[in-house]
Amino acid sequence: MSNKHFRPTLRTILTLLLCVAANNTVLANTVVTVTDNSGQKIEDAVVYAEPEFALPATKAEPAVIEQKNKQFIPLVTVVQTGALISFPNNDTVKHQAYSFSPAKNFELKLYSGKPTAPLLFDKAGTVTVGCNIHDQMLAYIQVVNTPFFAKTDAHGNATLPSLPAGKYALKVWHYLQAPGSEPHSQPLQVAKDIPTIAVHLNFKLR
Ligand SMILES: [Cu+2]
Repeated sequence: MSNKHFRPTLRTILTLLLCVAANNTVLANTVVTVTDNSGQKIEDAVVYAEPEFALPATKAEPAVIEQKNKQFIPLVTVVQTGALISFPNNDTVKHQAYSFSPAKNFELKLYSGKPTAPLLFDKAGTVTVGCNIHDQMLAYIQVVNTPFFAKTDAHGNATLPSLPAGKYALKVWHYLQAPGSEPHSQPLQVAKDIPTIAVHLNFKLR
């Protein structure tokens, strides 16, 4: 096991502690734990591994962001580029979901019981979704160029799908990081003799 400290990037103020535990399978789930500098577990961080090698094409899984009790559920969604996301309105009131984000600019008039066609998210980046009628409604979509992604749970843990051996950029993004700032990024090497990798990120939000 080795600990290594990384400098925060100029655009973020994240600090990072990487801890890799070695084992023996080619394909292993990778558990990434995200905490802030006070040791607090960070929920709803998006963790993803971008391979630095060619992957066979994978089909992006669709996602659903519902409107319920004048909220978007879930608050944070992560999808692979090319994913379709549907936005069902399960309230009796009307919603107008929209985004001005460069990765996806859209406006949907959502009526209860009248489903709209899913939207295609084909550009990587952060999409902030609001409602024209209810200002408090917010959702975040992180569109990523990789099938290897996960969100942290209430314990700050994200379990990535099995990672083939090779080099990756391991990225972490959180909706409370400085607006417009890049996701935290650091190299991750998955070797053939490493079955499980535990990566602990120590991460300070503004
Ligand atoms: Cu609304």
